[in-house]
Amino acid sequence: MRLLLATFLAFFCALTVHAVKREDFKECHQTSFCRRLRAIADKQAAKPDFTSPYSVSDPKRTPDTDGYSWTFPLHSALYPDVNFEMRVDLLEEGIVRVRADEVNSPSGLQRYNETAKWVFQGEPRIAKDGADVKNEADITTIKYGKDKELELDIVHKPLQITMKRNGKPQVVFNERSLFHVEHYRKQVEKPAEGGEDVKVEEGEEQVVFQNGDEIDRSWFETDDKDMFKETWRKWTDSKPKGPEGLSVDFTFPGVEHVFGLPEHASPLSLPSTVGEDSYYKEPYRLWNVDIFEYEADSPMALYGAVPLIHAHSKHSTVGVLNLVASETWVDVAHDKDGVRTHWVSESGIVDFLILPGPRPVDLFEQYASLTGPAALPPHWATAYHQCRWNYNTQDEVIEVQDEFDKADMPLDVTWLDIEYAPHHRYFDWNKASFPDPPKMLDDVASKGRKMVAIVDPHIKREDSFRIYSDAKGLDVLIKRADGENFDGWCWPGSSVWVDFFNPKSWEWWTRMFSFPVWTDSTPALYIWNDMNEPSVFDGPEITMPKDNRHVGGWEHRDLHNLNGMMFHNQTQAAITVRESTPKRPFVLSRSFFAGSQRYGAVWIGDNLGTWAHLAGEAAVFLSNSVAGISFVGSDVGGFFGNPSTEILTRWYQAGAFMPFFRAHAHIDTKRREPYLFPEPVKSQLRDVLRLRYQMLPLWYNAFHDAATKGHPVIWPQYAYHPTDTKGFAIDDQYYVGQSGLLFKPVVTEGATETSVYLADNEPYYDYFTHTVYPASSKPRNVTIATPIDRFPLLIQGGHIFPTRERVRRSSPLMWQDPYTLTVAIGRDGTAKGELYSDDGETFAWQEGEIVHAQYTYEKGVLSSRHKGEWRKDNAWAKKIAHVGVERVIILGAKKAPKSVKIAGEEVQFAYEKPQGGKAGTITIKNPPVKIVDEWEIVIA
Ligand code: NBV
Repeated sequence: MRLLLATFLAFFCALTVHAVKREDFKECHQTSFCRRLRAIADKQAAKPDFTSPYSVSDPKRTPDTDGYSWTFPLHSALYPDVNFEMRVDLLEEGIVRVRADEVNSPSGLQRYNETAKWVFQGEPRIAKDGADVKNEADITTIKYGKDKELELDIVHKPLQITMKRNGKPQVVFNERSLFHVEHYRKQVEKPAEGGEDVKVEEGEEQVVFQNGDEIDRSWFETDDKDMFKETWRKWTDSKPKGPEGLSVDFTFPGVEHVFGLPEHASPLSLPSTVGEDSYYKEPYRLWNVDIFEYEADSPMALYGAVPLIHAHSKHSTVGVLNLVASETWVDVAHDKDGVRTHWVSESGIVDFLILPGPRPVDLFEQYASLTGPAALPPHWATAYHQCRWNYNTQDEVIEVQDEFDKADMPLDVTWLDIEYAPHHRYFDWNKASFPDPPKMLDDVASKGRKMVAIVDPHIKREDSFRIYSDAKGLDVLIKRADGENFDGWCWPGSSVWVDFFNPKSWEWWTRMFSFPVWTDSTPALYIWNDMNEPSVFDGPEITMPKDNRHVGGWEHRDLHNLNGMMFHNQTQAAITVRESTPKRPFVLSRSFFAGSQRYGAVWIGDNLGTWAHLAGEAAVFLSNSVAGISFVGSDVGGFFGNPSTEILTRWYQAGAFMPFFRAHAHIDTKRREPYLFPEPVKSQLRDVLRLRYQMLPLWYNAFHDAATKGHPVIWPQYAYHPTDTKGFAIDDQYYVGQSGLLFKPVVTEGATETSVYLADNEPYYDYFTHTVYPASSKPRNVTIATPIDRFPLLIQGGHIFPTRERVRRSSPLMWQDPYTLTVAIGRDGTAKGELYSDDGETFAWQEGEIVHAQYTYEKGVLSSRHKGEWRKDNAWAKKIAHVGVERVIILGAKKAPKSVKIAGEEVQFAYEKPQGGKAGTITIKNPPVKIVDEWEIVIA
């Protein structure tokens, strides 16, 4: 019967047409602040010489700061009685921070001002020297940067801020006069408590003047009936603070491309959202939601948000981080002079940062200096993960292990979705199907493997459930507008949600994961946080009412986009301290915000197993990656639907080149573990899995760069080749770290060849065939044969990268296997690369327990040198002192060497001369060198 039902479901699922329910999510015109504030731009477009009513007067040094920080009284000609203040800080990295807020509001209300507190890793340091500051009556000018090449011009009236590099404007704030802060007000005009009148705009004179220019008040104020209370479908938002929206504009002169603003299923180079011919008709929306069956090409909101934008030209790059965690919509307009952006947000203070660049790599580092670099994941987390909703029993979990072994397929992590937990009471196990979880975990761990179980944020409202009764007792639940604990509908039925903004919840949440409390867990069990937007089935847009309350009285609207990150943060903190020697945590999160990279991996949610989704995903990974969220992947095979074996195979190939590599599938889909397929599919999938394992050393190099420098794990064309204009919009191929590997997934049905774009004057070598695509001073496309078991994987000349060719059933078992070094000789005859290694699981790497080799090939000498500061007698280096190099492959060797020597001793080698388009290759087998040592291989 069950089988019959499953077959029916699978069949039904295959027939179902998947489509997002657009009506479940708002468009801009359906949300009153967006309607009001977006309209300012329309009015400005009709009258471009419109003058901003905002101005500042002479600044003062910000009290209690001893660096470059100024506070400017800020006024709006429209509201002479309302006090605003603007603060400008010059930070040490050349980053400019601008904040603005309403001060001393007679309403006594305060706008949400804590976004930065959760986003920043530590308080940014204000620069103390190195700048020239000139304060004149109508303009404040700050020259800064290493050679004073940067300049910030703050024009006082009307307010406009321009950041210049070498005299050229990079970004202009308020260039279009769209800046507006909706001050607090009351709905009807009556004397405010405290005596002073509170202005109400209705019926007032509509026209005021600034600098002799007319300003039409109605541009900023509308008779919006929804300003103080808003109803959408069956939900009413009580809006106790009334309107408090923000509108800011940033113009990027002279650029054609802007990137960032994840998470959207849109091209990496963000297309226009306004204008007759615009690609999208709606702005990009940042409002974390659980979106069912999302579209493959859309500006609609997805699960995570990073309000960061990069504007890039071949001359320079500049970034803006707009720190607002409330609902935000961003319009992008390209014109001949550059790109204009308009951001409207529902609440919060103005708090934006200008990252100066000038190269994309500088932006990555500047952004990481604020929000922190990515966490270094446990090494095993970079290997292959097998998930499905659901593996239903303990036996099934063990069967999956055995089947992978029988099929000779490597596997590191097996996942459990929500059905392991009875009535979706996470932490509990359904003992009928999982009678002995520790035994199961030990069995899995005996093969060097791990498990991940889901712990969602909704908590079943049932007194017998400890998590519920504890949280209620501690009084750490999110509240409704009336102060009662909020309850909503989710998997367990009636549920509550912990307010992770409340520090009182932190120690308790950590304790829930400790082994004495969660007795049915072991160190082999890690965690998956899903549904943390949060997803509330009976809430507006499947999430929480905006007037819900968090600690400190903040409304949910103020901090919604931070919510998922707070949960992720607390879960990873809990996992870190379970053992006496802290281990690097692994927690996967669906929702994220700026800074989430510090807490672990994310995936891009419920994708569809279609070609369109597969094709669009590289752009999503890249967009997340340039905004710091680079431990990212998608459900391999697609969450919904039953992909053909061709799509599945192509998805595995794509997956092997996602930073996070996990197969997952909806409960209604047909089983599709890679071992289930007949030949030749099975072998094709096995080869792809093995390739990922072989390449783990070079992925780990990239993860180490992400953790230490803030670099993305995968690099889009514009960041890797910042002066190659033709490549800026390319988002369907990418580089893996600094390894030189260029990957392009095959995303069309029946593709027998695929074209790859090569930007630079280097030779590229086919990873599989060693075919060489010669260097050329012109960017070019090359066509690569891509039968089903092939895809473009090229090595850019000039690189050396490590692999491990012997694959075992899980990655920890490979810890002492020898390495292969591939040297891809560049156009100038040289190459370089590195190998980073550590214990893969603890924090000892931060104490110098590492091995880090720098490889250089020059004038026929391949040398290994220690990179950075580490000592050969550290515990890890000692542990792997015996690990050697089993093969060196040198690609691009034009002639046969006479000899290959190490420390004066000849070693064996083989030479294949260049022919049939293939590179000349020297192969040195088992050179007597260890990875911890410094050595030279001399090829004469
Ligand atoms: O927990 C069930 C699923 C999960 O498999 C998926 O990966 C998540 O994105 N979850 C969403 C909830 C239900 C989806 C229809």
